[in-house]
Amino acid sequence: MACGDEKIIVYTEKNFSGACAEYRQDQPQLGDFDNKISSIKVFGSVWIGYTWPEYKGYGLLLEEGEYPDWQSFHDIHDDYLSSFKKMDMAPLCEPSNIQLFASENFSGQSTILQSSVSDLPCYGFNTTSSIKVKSGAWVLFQKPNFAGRQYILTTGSFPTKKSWGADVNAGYYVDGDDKISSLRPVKRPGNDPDDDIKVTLYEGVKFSGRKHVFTSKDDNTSDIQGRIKSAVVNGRKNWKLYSVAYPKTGATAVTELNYSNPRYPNPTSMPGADNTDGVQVLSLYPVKPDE
Ligand SMILES: [Ca+2]
Repeated sequence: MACGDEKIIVYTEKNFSGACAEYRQDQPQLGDFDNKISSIKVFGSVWIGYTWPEYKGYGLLLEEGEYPDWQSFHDIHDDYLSSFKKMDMAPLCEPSNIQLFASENFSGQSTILQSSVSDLPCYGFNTTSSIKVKSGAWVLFQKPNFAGRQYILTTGSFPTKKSWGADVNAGYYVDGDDKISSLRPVKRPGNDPDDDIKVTLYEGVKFSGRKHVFTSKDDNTSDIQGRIKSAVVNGRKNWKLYSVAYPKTGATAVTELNYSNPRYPNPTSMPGADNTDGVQVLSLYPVKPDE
């Protein structure tokens, strides 16, 4: 990522058409573009868009990439963008570490997370009432699977829901908006462009031990001797891992690693692969998420 290429381009119509404007600085007011932005391109940076001017209302994450239909991309449909500001890059480069607490003021049941969780209630954590972000930048979502109201937090202590912006007394809130049901680290710019399709498989948990990097399909991964116990996905493709070489069409994968949930610290974090001894991988294929 070249310095000086941190910008956002907004368009009044879907698919990058209509009137457009390019910004490199925070925009507390959008002038002619207020409530009119329908598609967006983000380069080399991460922004937070807000539904009200002066960085108020709902905050919505704008990571590096293209959003041809912004209003359909998220599910806060009742208002359009009215301001946005650029995120500080430093927290995006830190390791991700967050602690959730069931009760206010950092008490009650707690859990420490270093990678994304798509459904906190399924994970065994039903209520989040206070949070410590130990490092990194996180986006937390009201609904499972990274949907609904968003909260974007960097290093700090948040003793109550209101302290991270979940204010049920604010006019734009409805019941249940203040829940946290999924979360993930904010994507670092330059970390996963479409042309950087890659999966890194590790023979140890938590990204340790011998590692194997693949950038395309491999029908017979004869160099992987041990079992795979952790993995990281880069780029916008999922990876299917098979315990047979040359799998036939329709063969069942041991697990599919999803690019939207890029870090798998142990075997049990890999969907369907609950064997704590790890996954024997004899072939692997990158796939588009809907294949
Ligand atoms: Ca608005």
